[in-house]
Amino acid sequence: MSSLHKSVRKALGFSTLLGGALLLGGCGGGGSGPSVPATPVPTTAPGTLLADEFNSGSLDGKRWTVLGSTLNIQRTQMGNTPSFAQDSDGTRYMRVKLDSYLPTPSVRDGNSLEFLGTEVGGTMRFARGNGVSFESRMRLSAPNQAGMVAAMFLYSEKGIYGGTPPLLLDEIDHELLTTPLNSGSPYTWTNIYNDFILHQPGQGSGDSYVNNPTKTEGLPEPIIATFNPSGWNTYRIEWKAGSVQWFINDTLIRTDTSARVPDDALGVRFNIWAASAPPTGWAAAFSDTLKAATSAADNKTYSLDVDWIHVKSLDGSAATTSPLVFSAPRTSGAPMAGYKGK
Ligand SMILES: [Ca+2]
Repeated sequence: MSSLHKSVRKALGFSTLLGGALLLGGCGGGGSGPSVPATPVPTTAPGTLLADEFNSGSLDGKRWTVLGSTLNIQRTQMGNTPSFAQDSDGTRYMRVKLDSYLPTPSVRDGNSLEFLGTEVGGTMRFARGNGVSFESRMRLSAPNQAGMVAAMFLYSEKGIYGGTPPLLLDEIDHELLTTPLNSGSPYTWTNIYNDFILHQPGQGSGDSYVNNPTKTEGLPEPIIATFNPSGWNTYRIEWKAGSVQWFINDTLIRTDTSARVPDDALGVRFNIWAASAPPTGWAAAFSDTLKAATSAADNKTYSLDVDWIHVKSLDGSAATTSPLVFSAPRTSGAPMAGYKGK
């Protein structure tokens, strides 16, 4: 699933870890990829709802927030903060980081957490209206290292954790799984969810990731000719009434026209994390070659680099936005047992 939630996602909580020492300069570390325009964000395009090139060296706290240490996903404690960097060609971008050294493993899940990941979320949600496009230019710093999941995804939740109505989520994901990217038949991953019930008190085990085809479907997407994960690629989700389409470098890779199409206002997020092994983890994404560091000196940092994000109304009409709302903190998440993907 997703980014969030095929997972032991603990409490949701927001920190305000923005700002701080954000350094520009340094080297990007990406490889040469397809030639995707570096600065095509048409901020004045009709219908633009959100445009950010991440060029300023810090995160705009009015538009973004960083999720804190009350959130974890599989092997990964969240709460890391993004940094900012610049390539020799002048491209400036946000680095959404996964550190292999977790300074405080003993405080979480009986030491099952080993990595320090990052999740950055937009502060506003966008109503679907006549359709909304979410597009971002991204790359992986180390796609040759298996075991990681990195994503741009759209997310919203409603209801009450353990209450009535229960907590439900809507979500659409463009995900990069470095394990299958290094396989003989490489693929990226897409997910869709509508009114999916997370595991919570009063809901048994919640909705299943494998047995609720009316609510969710995750699919591998064989990589397209122009895709090179170490170079820049554009990822787009077009969300309309009755359909969701996923694109990479303007090539359509999936269309879903089912009842799974979300209908709640969605916000955009970026994250990177390390997957756990089955049975509670995600077999397709896990790799035991991704090693946690046992000292700060041995830390390795991997990143999802984000050059820009552009969200726009597809028909140019005004769209409704609303603040992102988070439920009360949760203390248990969705079990992954049985999750096999497709
Ligand atoms: Ca940029």
